[in-house]
Amino acid sequence: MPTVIVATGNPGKLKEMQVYLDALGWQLQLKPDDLEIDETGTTFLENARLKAAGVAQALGQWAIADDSGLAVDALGGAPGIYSARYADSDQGRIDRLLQELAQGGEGGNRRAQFICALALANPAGDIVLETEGICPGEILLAPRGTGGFGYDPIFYVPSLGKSFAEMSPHQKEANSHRGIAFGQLLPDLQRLTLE
Ligand code: ITT
Repeated sequence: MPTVIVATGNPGKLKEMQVYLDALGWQLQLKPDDLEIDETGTTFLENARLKAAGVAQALGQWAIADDSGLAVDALGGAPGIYSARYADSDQGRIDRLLQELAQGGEGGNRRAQFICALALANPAGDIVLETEGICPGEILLAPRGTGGFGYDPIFYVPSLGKSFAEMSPHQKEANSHRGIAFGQLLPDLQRLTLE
């Protein structure tokens, strides 16, 4: 069975990616900690491609990467591709986002999107498959819920009446940007013969 490297250093992402990938029966292996790829792209897709291709090439194995983040309308799409670099802890990132949005007042525009780009690279580092999933929502005034990771406690999905952190893992899986992206990619992944 071919080994596929999951090219992430984020444990929250890894846990979610594994759930989707387990269905494929691949042998999954985590990227080594010390193998870091610079995210120099200007879009989520470019960064997902850079991470997948960089890890695949360095290890000579198949690799799949996820680049994701939160784009907030009232902040002109920030933090966007800089979501991980917005502060140095999940709490710090949430605090900063709430602070920046507080300037718009309680009646301000809270609309946002969570975006997830996925890319799969072959052992030569060529991108074989890619896609992007988008989940629309709103930024809450204060965190709600204890599940998930990252920005989950402040990202609210109106159609479900819950923040990502208030959803069961299964419910987040079915509705999130990552769930949407994997839903698009899985049929192609299933058809692929890895060599
Ligand atoms: P890798 O690049 O190693 O995969 P990273 O955490 O640096 O890990 P990104 O550059 O893609 O990943 O940054 C994504 C940021 O958005 C990061 O702060 C995540 O915690 C956050 N994020 C992504 N998906 C999320 C989700 O489903 N729920 C909450 N936060 C999420």
